[in-house]
Amino acid sequence: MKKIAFISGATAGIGEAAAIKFAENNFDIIITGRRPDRLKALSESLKKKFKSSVITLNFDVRNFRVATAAINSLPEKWKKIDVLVNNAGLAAGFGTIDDGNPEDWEAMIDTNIKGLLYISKLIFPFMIKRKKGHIINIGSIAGKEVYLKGNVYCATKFAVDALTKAMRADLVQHNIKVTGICPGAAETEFSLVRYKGDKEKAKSVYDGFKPLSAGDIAEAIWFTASRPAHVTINDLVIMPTAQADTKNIIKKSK
Ligand code: NDP
Ligand code: 8X3
Repeated sequence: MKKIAFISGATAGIGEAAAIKFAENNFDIIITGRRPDRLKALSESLKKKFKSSVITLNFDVRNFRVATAAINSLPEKWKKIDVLVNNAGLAAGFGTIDDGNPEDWEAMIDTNIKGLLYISKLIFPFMIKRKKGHIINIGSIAGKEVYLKGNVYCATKFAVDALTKAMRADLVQHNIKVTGICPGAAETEFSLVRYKGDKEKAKSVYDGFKPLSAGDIAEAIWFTASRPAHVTINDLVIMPTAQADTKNIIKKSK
């Protein structure tokens, strides 16, 4: 059996690109997400292009009960997960905190923090048993600095940053590596989700500069996953060249 990567949120963007990258590098893949049609299409393409074995798990990471049933349903040999990429996440809404919608706050907190914890909690025992593993948490530049109107999304990514450090401290005794990958602006479905399907608004986020692509982040994820056994990359912050930080993006007008 080949090595196994478990990638949450692989139906789009960074998760999908990471699944392709690991398959390209001879891994078998477990992919998750809420859209079954997308999972099926990606699974078929990974099998065809890379001869990978693939398992799809269709569930919402916010629900610990269904996450438990899905992950525990994996055949024993598939529980030997070498790399977990905690990627599923979202921003919902963009506005000052006083105008915030509690439903959006809950979606972000439940997905980005609690979902990441649930998946990790279910996979820790598999890695601890084997005395090895690598957990790669997708944080954000938004987890390093807050920006205007980013409030709760930033708070969830600060939490991811804290959990990455905490997992590293608690799991080092089990020989488990923990890496944080923190991208700046990457053009995926992220802004479409943040702006609730408004394509014009979503597109305008990336006007006038070259954003990162999902593939750029997948390259970085793979770099950290392919270091020798004695090397851990703790933290990577990756920005488009036009973006210095959350407040400074150089945009050229058309
Ligand atoms: P996309 O919207 O393109 O992809 C998000 C993925 O997360 C989808 O596969 C989606 O699957 C999954 N997901 C979201 N909510 C849930 C849920 N409740 N249960 C299961 N899966 C879920 O965005 P990105 O690829 O850009 O985002 C991936 C990660 O990268 C996120 O954690 C995001 O915060 C982070 N990030 C993104 C940046 C960017 O600029 N794009 C920059 C920094 C970090 P489905 O809808 O099928 O459930
Ligand atoms: C996504 C990057 O800067 O839009 O995490 O919040 S940002």
